[in-house]
Amino acid sequence: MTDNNDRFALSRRGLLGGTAKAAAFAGLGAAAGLGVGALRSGTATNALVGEAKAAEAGAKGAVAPGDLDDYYGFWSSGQSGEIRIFGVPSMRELIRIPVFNYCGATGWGVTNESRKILTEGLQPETRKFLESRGGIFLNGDAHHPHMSFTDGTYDGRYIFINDKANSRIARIRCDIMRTDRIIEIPNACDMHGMRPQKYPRTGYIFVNQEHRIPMPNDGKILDDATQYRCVFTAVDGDEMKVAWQVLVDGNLDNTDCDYQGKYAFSTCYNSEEATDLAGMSEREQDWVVIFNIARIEEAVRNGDYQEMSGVPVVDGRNGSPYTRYVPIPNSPHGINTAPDGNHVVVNGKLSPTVSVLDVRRFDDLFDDKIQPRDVVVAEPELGLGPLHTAFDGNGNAYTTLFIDSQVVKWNIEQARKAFDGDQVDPILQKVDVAYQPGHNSTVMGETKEAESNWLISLNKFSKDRFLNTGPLKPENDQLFDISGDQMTLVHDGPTFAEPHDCIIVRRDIVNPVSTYSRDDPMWEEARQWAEKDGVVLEDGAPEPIRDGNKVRVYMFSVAPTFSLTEFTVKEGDEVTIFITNIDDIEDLTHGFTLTGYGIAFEIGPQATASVTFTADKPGVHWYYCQYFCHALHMEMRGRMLVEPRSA
Ligand code: RUQ
Ligand code: CUA
Repeated sequence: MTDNNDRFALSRRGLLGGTAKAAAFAGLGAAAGLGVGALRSGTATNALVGEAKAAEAGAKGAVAPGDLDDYYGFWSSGQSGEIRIFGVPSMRELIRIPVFNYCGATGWGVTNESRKILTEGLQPETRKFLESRGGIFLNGDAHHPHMSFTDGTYDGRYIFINDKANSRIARIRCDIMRTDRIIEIPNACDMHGMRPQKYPRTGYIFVNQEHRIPMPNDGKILDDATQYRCVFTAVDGDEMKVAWQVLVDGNLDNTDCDYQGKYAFSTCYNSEEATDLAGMSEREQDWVVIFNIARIEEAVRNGDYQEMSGVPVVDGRNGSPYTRYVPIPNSPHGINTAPDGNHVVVNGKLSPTVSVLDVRRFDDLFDDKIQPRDVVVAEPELGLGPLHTAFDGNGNAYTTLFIDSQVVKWNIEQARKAFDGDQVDPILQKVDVAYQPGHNSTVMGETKEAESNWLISLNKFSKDRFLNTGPLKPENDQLFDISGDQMTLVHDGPTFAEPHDCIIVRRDIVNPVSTYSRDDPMWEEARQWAEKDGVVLEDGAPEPIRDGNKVRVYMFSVAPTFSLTEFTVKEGDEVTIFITNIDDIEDLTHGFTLTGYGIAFEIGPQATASVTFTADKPGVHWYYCQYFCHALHMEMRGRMLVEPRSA
């Protein structure tokens, strides 16, 4: 940037800052009852200081029109099955990435390229089940988006996410922001907690089975709980293949791993191994299960496993050399490793405590020099319903309290001191959120490069915070400025069902391209078909290529035309249409909608996309481009004639 530009940017920001400040004050009026009321030092003067601070933060948080955010946010979407990209701190939703869902805007689930990704990694019985239903579609429940790591921090290669509903893991390429692999995990069900290995790199994706199922799950067992099993899975994130699994006691919930590349660990409730609610929460203590990665890899090398569905399954039940079970108060949920690389916070859920483990004691635990509970170095009581914890770069932790509807800021070192008997209160502040938070997230907070500026609380209920939208209301993601001593609310952001979790990533780490590369592997099959047919994808073919009742149509798009404005096929033909968008200008996406056939998809600049269908409706069918691409966009169309069989 030149000096001139700098000056311009500064003055522009200063100017707009004023407006934003006023807006933040206005917003704060509504929040005052919650945010300021919750400040512990409740004098009038202090409350005013709090307001002024929030306004400052609001000014900082506002991103003026045309200005770019400092951070990318990647949000999951629960039962919507996709990933959403947000700008942080503006909280503007930028775009969505289809994953475990059908997407009409991009044609995810329609194009051959996406259908291949949606089906190729499924287990044989699932494929059979889908075929019997005549489709490829399983909508997912996407919970935990996490980026790949190198040396303890995000590396911008991939985002991984789990599907709890259908036991799948997906990988998203960050260069094009598209899903490139989806696999179903065998020998397990209901994948829940998921984290990538932090060190030396990803590496493994660790993933938890939540619900116990009979193994084998062949329909012969329902009530014999002794035959129910639960496994922990390590997926090779480069190959997107299961590397190994570990059989455990109880059922697993959330997972994380260390910054040293030695251990992964999961919260584990239902140590009772019951199948009903009363039984599951009977005991006062459940566990954190610690997995010794080197020992498990060695077991796999030495053949100390049982092979199931082609996967080595190591027995890591309580008492095995591969795991340790640390007793933790009743039904822990989230588990989060602090950026200091040493502390792991286990969130109590049914217990008002969080338990802090020190990973530096894990070697001794595995060498049986200490007892499992000796790895617990603090256990502060924070409030009701602790679910997840985020961290800043200053040694502080932020824990969501679902039942109390609060976020509590506390200090890890102080909590250790209190545990050792010092008269210190580790709790620094509690702030009300609206309402009932699940996950929360700080900037780079699950990496060694945690920043101390923003905290997002993902609240399950918005109730009266927005215009009433009928019985189903949005959730509420609240943005807090945590750069000062006190957390201050700066923004309420409605979100559609149901973002469980999000990560916030520095923007210099994420560098997507604006046009596809022609040699992208995404359309490798189209390339092979074209080669067989003697066609160059970028040139298209002047007419359909017939091979029995299979017909292949090759065209290219260049604004505002398709290279074919008409083509003819016969009723009953299996038609494949390949379209290559030869425009190479940023933001010049075309679409292809075939009327009356339920076909619509996007073709990005320099991309090829294809679709296969049976031409079972005779007549003239228009196809048109549905992405606004040119002044003559409405004219970008053509006709498919389907001749009746009898003719
Ligand atoms: S879990 S609200 Cu699916 Cu992430 Cu804790
Ligand atoms: Cu091409 Cu609109």
